[in-house]
Amino acid sequence: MQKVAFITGVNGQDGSYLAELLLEKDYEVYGLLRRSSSPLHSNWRLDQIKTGRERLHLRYGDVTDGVSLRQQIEEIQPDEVYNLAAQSDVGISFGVAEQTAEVTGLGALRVLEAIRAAAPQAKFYQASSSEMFGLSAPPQNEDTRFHPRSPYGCAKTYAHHVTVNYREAYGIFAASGILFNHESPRRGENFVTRKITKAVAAIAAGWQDELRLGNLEAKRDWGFAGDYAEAMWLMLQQSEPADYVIGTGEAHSVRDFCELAFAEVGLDWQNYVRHDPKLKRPADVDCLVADASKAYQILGWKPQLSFEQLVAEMVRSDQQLLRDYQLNSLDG
Ligand code: NAP
Ligand code: F7E
Repeated sequence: MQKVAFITGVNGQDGSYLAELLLEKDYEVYGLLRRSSSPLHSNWRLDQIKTGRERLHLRYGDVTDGVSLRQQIEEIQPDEVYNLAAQSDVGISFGVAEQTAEVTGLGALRVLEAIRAAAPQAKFYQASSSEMFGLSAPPQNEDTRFHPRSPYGCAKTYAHHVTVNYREAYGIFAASGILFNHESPRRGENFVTRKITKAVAAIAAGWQDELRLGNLEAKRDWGFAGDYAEAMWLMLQQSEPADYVIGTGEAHSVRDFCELAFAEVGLDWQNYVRHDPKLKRPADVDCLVADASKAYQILGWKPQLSFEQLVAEMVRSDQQLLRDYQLNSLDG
């Protein structure tokens, strides 16, 4: 029988890859969009989906609005609910701590409550984050102590705990995917990887002279977002709900990322990257490295794209976007 999924945050990076994956698997997919008054607020990521667009239904709503969530879930009666909506920028969360708690933390509670009230049989996926580990020494796995370092990390830690609580208290099939950093050509431009690859493309084309960055020493376990969407889906196909760490097990610094990205276009990063202390966070996370052995064993999941392939793909994509932009400007 055809399955029905409901995705909050559907027009974000992960939402677009997950929707694409589920449509390829013949799901009927409902996605929650929040309304924006800005015409610039487009669905550019979803526009890239080719297969099964007629089965993708976008609905307005908001994870700060429990009434809207309940109405949607009652009406749709989804088999699977993926809660990806979040204020997901760690740096920005220091400036909008309360809003981050509302959306990223309490948003999960509201989705769970809507499921409990209107579709208790639905399976729930919570987009948890390696940011919950924060200061805990790597490698991090499902048993590692949480020590978040930002309002974002704190909000995600609350959302994780409430997911586990609804599983234990109400028997909801609630899984928490503790995902380490994952990137792609669809990554938001505010995150460091995309900021770098976009700048590399612009510098190589002579449009930009330098790239200003904050903490170059931070190390992250960077994987490809498309691979991680598969892990989310696998978690909801199990017979029992559980928590899973998802990552590659490899760490690279922001400096390493710069070196590789600039080398892709034959440039030496040291000639272009400038350190800007204003971009440093009040508290940062030094090193995150996943021990994803549980997911490898139980889900049979493994990352497919290497770090080097990921960087190359993101640089190529940003170069192509720049060329398309130049062509369009000439046409216009
Ligand atoms: P993203 O690109 O920032 O997408 C977040 C989505 O949430 C966007 O579609 C955004 O909509 C939506 N959203 C924000 N506030 C909302 C609200 N009040 N109501 C409804 N929707 C709202 O993030 P992502 O990289 O795809 O990540 C997906 C999820 O995984 C997030 O929860 C993130 O925190 C978590 N996560 C990400 C990573 C990673 O490395 N990417 C790692 C671990 C966990 P707009 O387009 O309107 O802003
Ligand atoms: O920062 C440093 C920054 O913003 C990575 C989100 O998807 O992954 C992401 O959070 C590192 C940090 O990602 C700049 O200080 C230096 O140490 O790309 P980021 P993040 O904070 O790791 C986790 C798993 C999530 O859950 C989040 O939703 O890079 N850095 N210079 C910089 N970072 C940014 N953004 N901009 C800079 O100029």
